[in-house]
Amino acid sequence: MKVIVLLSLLVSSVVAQDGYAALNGGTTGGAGGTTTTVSAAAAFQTAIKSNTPKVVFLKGPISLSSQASIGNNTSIIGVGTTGIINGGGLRTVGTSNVIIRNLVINKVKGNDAITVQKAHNIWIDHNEFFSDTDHGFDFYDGQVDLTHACDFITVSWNFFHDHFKCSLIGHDPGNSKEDTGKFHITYHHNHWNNIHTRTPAMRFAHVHSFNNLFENVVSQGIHSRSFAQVLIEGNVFVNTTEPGESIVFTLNEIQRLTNLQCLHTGDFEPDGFANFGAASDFGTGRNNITATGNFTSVPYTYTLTPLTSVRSTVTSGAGVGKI
Ligand SMILES: *[C@@H]1O[C@H](CO)[C@@H](O)[C@H](O)[C@H]1NC(C)=O
Ligand SMILES: *[C@@H]1O[C@H](CO)[C@@H](O)[C@H](O)[C@H]1NC(C)=O
Ligand SMILES: *[C@@H]1O[C@H](CO)[C@@H](O)[C@H](O)[C@H]1NC(C)=O
Ligand SMILES: *[C@@H]1O[C@H](CO)[C@@H](O)[C@H](O)[C@H]1NC(C)=O
Ligand SMILES: CC(=O)N[C@H]1CO[C@H](CO)[C@@H](O)[C@@H]1O
Repeated sequence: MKVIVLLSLLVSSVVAQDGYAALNGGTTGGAGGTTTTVSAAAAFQTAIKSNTPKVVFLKGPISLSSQASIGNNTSIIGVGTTGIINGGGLRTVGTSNVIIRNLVINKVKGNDAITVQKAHNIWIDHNEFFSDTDHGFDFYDGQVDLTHACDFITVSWNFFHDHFKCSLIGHDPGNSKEDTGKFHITYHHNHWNNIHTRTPAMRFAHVHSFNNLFENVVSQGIHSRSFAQVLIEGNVFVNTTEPGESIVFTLNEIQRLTNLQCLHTGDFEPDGFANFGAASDFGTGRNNITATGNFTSVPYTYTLTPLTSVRSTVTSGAGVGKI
């Protein structure tokens, strides 16, 4: 009897986490700790910052003027569709075991919507991120930026929309010493719409990208550079608005420089690798792959949504109010 009870507790505490966040001991956030519901900015900032296990429910909206820091062993979960954070955003640095679910984080100026650094076992699931594209490329920063050797992260079922530069893995091609061998990250069932770049852009990483829906990606989509390896499976691209641009992209600008061709905005660093598993639908988008890699399987089990169902499954399942 005891065994059965224990097993069912274990199952319920790890429910739904998958991908890389499920490895390396798993990602349970604040499961088993205290539970609080907050609805004011100051109470929210206090509730999320300790390192003791805790589940913090946000009944917003709240407005933040700077990023709020999340401690170890923390789950932050929006209540219904009220988990709205205007401005500010979240950061978790030097931590592990953090779950961020069912929040709407929007229009963060001067910082990312979520910054993760030197952290491992992080699960970012069923959130919505948006700003606008009325200003320039750098008016807002990233939506989910994962830098400084973070590892074992899953980004699933999020709705990213109306933004220039969505998600960056690895901030600097000169940071190989810290980053090489880290950045094992899964992106699945995310919905991206009206995005200019970085779905994601990665350096040094091993990224498994499956069953994501990309609508109206205006410029570069999945960008693999500085020796990164991406495994692409069962993704759907719809209405890529500049069909001549690159949807999956591994190119750097070094070749062009050495070929004495004109300087061109871009990143002067080594190429990445792209690997293709189960078929994707690239629509009118065109890929530009300079190097096929050797990252052809992942060390966890997962179930692919059939390609013909990806658009409807992701449209109805991604974002807030769905968990
Ligand atoms: C938070 O987690 C990190 C990574 O596991 C650990 O190094 C750090 O000591 C933890 N902080 C506290 C205060 O326990
Ligand atoms: C497709 O892209 C065009 C050009 O940007 C845009 O005007 C149109 O709204 C898009 N269609 C859909 C269904 O998103
Ligand atoms: C790849 O991109 C480069 C730079 O934009 C371009 O010169 C080249 O023609 C592209 N190749 C393909 C096959 O699209
Ligand atoms: C995979 O390819 C990378 C880049 O060429 C290489 O550094 C690495 O050793 C390869 N790994 C295996 C297991 O062959
Ligand atoms: C209860 C729980 O999950 N505790 C964990 C808190 O985080 C540390 C690492 O920072 C883990 O070692 C604990 O197991």
